Amino acid sequence: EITLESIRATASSYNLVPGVKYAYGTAGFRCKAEILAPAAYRMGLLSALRAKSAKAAIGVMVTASHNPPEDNGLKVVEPQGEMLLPRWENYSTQLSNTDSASLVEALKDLSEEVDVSLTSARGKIIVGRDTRDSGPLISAAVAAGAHNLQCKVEDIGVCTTPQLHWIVKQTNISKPNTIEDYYRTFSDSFINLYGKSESKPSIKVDCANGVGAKSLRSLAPLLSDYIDLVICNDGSNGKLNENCGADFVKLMQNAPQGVNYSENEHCYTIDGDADRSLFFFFQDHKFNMLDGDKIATLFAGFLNTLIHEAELDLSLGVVQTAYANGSSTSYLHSKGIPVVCVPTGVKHLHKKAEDFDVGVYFEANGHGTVLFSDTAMEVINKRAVQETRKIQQSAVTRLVAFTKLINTAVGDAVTNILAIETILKLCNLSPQTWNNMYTDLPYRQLKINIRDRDIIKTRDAERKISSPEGMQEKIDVLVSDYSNARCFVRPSGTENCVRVHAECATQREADSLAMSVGSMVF
Ligand code: 16G
Ligand code: ZN
Repeated sequence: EITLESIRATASSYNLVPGVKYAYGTAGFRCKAEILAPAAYRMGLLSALRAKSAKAAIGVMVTASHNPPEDNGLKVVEPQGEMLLPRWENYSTQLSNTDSASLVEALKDLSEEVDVSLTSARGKIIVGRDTRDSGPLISAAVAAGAHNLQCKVEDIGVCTTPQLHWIVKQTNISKPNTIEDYYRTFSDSFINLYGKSESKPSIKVDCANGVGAKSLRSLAPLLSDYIDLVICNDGSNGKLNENCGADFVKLMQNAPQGVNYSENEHCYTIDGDADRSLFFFFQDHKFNMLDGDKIATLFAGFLNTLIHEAELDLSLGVVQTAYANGSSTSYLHSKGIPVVCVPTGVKHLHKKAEDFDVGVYFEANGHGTVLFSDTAMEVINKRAVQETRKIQQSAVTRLVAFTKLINTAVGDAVTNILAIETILKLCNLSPQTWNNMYTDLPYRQLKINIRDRDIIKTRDAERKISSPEGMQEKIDVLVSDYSNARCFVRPSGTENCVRVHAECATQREADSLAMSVGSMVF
């Protein structure tokens, strides 16, 4: 067969690198860009097979997000815009480590296992990449793999991760699906809900010298009658993710370089592929950061109020991880909003959020979005047409508009900025009032390098250790010495290390608890 012959021929240009073992982790593949091409080629083959089996468009995003510029990575997007199914994650790890000589056999086996013919002509893959120099080469390797299986490839070039997720989703539901459609859809939705202000506010966004700058540059002129988007760290003057970006800001708990702020100005920081954002502002020259938890409470509070005002019978809940600040969880409970905790990683949060009619999910680091169930969309849209009472109608109209302002495929730094700005304006909230809804408990995070992180197993959404035996009891004893304290230890899903997270009534206690748990564990 021609296809299999062409695989043999192409594979020889993408031989495995001796000593390198690939793994499809929490964020797909991540490594130094120079060793990624063999995995990327194999993922082209695998994504083609996934597309054939789904009879749909599948996405492949080439990015290493907040990691350094010389790294790169790759993840696969399911037809509805979600993360790759766990079963296919395993196939990905297997296939990416299969040597060139055994690839044809491995593909035949896989095609039998998933029950789809290698020569099926259904489906296509849509490839996007961030601004990294290695991007075109990695995208080309993906395309080479897909072409070997005679799968259609659409390379949309440089885009943000959420844009790719959105485009894949829109493609599969036969809705407008180009990048231009993305800009038009979200700018229209924003303008519709935000409306005009007396004075046009200016908003600063630290783009981590990454692809977010491109997205905001396209949106800015569409929004220029309403807000001024000031793009900082656009890549013209600094290195990707260096001393800036959401990861840097969250970790250092300090402002990024390259943002000339004024007091009380609304500032945001996003990461290298624009799928997470944080808000910050300065008051009396003091830096204040509002993280994913603050964004979750803002969204949930806003939506909860609208649902009540509109008198809709819809369940609303918030999904968090163990990293969520204890104060945010208490705050949500005090408002009667249910909160669920799941393991780290967007796919876990996204899945759990689907249990609610309106599911708000955020990681403290700024990844997150809102999901509206089919029932919720039906109920809301139907009521919007029928409602005649004034207060109820105004609430339900806002709800409809808000659903259109959210990228429900995946957390989107850019559309979340627009949604946050809208809520702050409609609710007349200053950064201070928003920030003062609750006060974060001080926390400390430590990274501990160990030979084998896999010896640590967790349970209870990573909040407890199940093995090695006895370790949890020791942590409990240490924690009991502190007031209002919480501490957990988990193996990282992206680096070969273990993370310790401690939260206490004071910073000094949090530092000390993290240190003592860290040194006890290792
Ligand atoms: C990945 C995850 C992110 C998570 C982080 C945790 C996605 C798209 N990204 O970047 O959500 O917070 O891993 O990293 O799921 P860690 O396991 O090294 O702490
Ligand atoms: Zn990212």
